[in-house]
Amino acid sequence: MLNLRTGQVEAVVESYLPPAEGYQKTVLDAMDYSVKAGGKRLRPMLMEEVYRLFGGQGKEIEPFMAAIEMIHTSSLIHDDLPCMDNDTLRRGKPTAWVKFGYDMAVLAGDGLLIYAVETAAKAFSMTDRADLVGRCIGILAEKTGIYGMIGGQTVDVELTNQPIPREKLDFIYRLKTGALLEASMMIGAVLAGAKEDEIHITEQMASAIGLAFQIQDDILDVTSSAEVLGKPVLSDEKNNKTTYVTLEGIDKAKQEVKRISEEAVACLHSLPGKNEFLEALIRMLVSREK
Ligand code: GRG
Repeated sequence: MLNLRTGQVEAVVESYLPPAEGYQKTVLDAMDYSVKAGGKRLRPMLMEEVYRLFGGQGKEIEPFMAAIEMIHTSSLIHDDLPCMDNDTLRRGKPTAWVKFGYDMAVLAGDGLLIYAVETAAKAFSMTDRADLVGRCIGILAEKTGIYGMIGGQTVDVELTNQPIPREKLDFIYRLKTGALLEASMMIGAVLAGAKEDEIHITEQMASAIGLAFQIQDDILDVTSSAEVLGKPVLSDEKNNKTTYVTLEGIDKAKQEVKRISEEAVACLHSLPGKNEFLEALIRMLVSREK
């Protein structure tokens, strides 16, 4: 079921990629390569499912689905750079900097990041609710930026090689991983015309999913294999990073994933409408093996 949806979402995302031509073709090739390298497409999938949950039926969600995957991919490109995690494998393929060089990988990440905004702005001509599109572009920027993913990554990088107390680790995870999930699901809710209290519950639900998702990422880093994950394992140990697993141990980390994901499901149940796929997706996300 998930594979089928991944394929459908992928088709939407790829339809918004710029053609790889012109004098700047090299950077466009690197952008194209990184997006098309694969991935589970969870963020646009969650966005679309929340949009449907609140009764959204239009097409203006599609540029936002593409935009969030472009931003996510830009963060993976930069995360793999020698100055960050220094990883050589991502989504089962050589990382962008290995394939295109450090300089082009930096530019490809920058290129995707801002092309995402250009893409999201296409939604203005697809709806008569320009106010909602404008609000969603604001959410996209805020959750990506210094009060979102980039802020979380800053603290993460700065505290590498240092012990991190649980409360600060929560902050890092809620921002570096949770914020983009919050943007994904909030945009689905806002564009579909959800009420303010529903948007707030959606944000809380996404925040819980983000935290559980990142703890599961920590667990997989020590329990899985590069073949299954499509990226190196034991990356946190290599980079001397404090994670939930190093802080709490693997059993407690697993319990936390379960507990926090149940919080997310409880948020979903408190919203009007029924979306069995979304509930299954939340449960799958946190018990995932890749
Ligand atoms: C250039 C916008 C920009 C940001 C730079 C490097 C950085 C700031 C942020 C890194 C944020 C990051 C990589 C957090 C980890 C999030 C995470 C668990 C990613 C894995 O997501 P999956 O499993 O990956 O959904 P796929 O490959 O399936 O899409």
